[in-house]
Amino acid sequence: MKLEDLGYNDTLEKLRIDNNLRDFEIGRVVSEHKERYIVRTEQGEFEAEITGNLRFSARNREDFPAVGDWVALTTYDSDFSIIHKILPRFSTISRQAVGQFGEIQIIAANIDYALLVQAADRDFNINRLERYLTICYSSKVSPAIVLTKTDLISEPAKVEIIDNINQRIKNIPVFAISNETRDGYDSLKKIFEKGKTFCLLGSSGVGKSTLLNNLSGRTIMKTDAISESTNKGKHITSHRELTVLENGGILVDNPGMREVGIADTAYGLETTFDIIVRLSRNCRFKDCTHTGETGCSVLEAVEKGEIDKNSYENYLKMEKEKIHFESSATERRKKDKDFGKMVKNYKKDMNKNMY
Ligand SMILES: Nc1nc2c(ncn2[C@@H]2O[C@H](COP(=O)(O)OP(=O)(O)O)[C@@H](O)[C@H]2O)c(=O)[nH]1
Ligand SMILES: [Mg+2]
Ligand SMILES: [Zn+2]
Repeated sequence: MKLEDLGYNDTLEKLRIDNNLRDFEIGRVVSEHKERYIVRTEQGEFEAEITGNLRFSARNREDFPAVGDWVALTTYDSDFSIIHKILPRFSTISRQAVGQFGEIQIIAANIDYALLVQAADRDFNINRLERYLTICYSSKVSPAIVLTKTDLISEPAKVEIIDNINQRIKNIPVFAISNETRDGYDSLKKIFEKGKTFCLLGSSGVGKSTLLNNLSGRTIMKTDAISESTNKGKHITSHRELTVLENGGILVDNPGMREVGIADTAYGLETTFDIIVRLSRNCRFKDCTHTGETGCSVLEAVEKGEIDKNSYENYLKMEKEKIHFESSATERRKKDKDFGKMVKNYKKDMNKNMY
């Protein structure tokens, strides 16, 4: 397999040269588990660890490799390798780490398109779609919506769901599919452009792995159905999350996420809720919170039915989360800085004592 098949291109090659990485091999991280990685190169797949230097200079989670990363590595005879450097990322899909306020967790790196997957039966929830959409916009990743399990609902029910989505979420393509009957596969397949990387996002159980397995024609990801029956209790050694499809697209699967905390830094909310943001320019007060102020254009539009009430409430909830995330992140950075200072002073003292 060539690096190009994994998504390598001229921009990355230039980055490699600019970063003085000619002496290393280049590979892409296809899976990650507790600081152990599987990296795919032109020579095959290698287990990998990072250099001590990389580990000790890491300030936070973003400084460690993630699925989708391009890395410079040294490979050894067997299937073992050492990662020396992560090439700069062109996009990062991240969320707030569960239970750690202010800390970011990378879901995947260097992604071109995100497929927001929801099942048409029980899982369906537009608030959650808006949440994923916000993550896409702040990650600089283009979104598309994939509605699965359409075989479990009637045709009118399907049409109704799609209408509901289109009313609240404008200008995003929606693909309704069934992994069971493969209905809708033909139009979905058309978006998998060669050399571009797609990431599946969605709760567990919605059919992400089944979709990946069907598209690749091989069983790569264990689906829930299999893990429950035959493979019970069996240890999963290496499960690959990044796969090259037959038509050349690259697809990244994810273990399901129960919570998707907003770690918004770059206009994700503003883009998802652009109508609210536009209207808020007409609010009487500049710092209007749109929750009860007189002269609030947003509330006015909600009352008139011009903005969906649920969408408005979802916006307020995520905005609150965003503010909380930002203040936690600032606190965390300050703590890290204080710690850095302490280490520096300690070193200074050590030096003083030595002379
Ligand atoms: N009826 C139906 N079942 C599906 C469909 N897609 C997936 N499933 C089933 O849903 C369960 C979870 O699928 P899986 O791919 O593991 O979900 P994941 O957690 O998102 O990767 C499995 O039992 C699948 O067989 C679908 O389109 N229709
Ligand atoms: Mg899965
Ligand atoms: Zn307002």
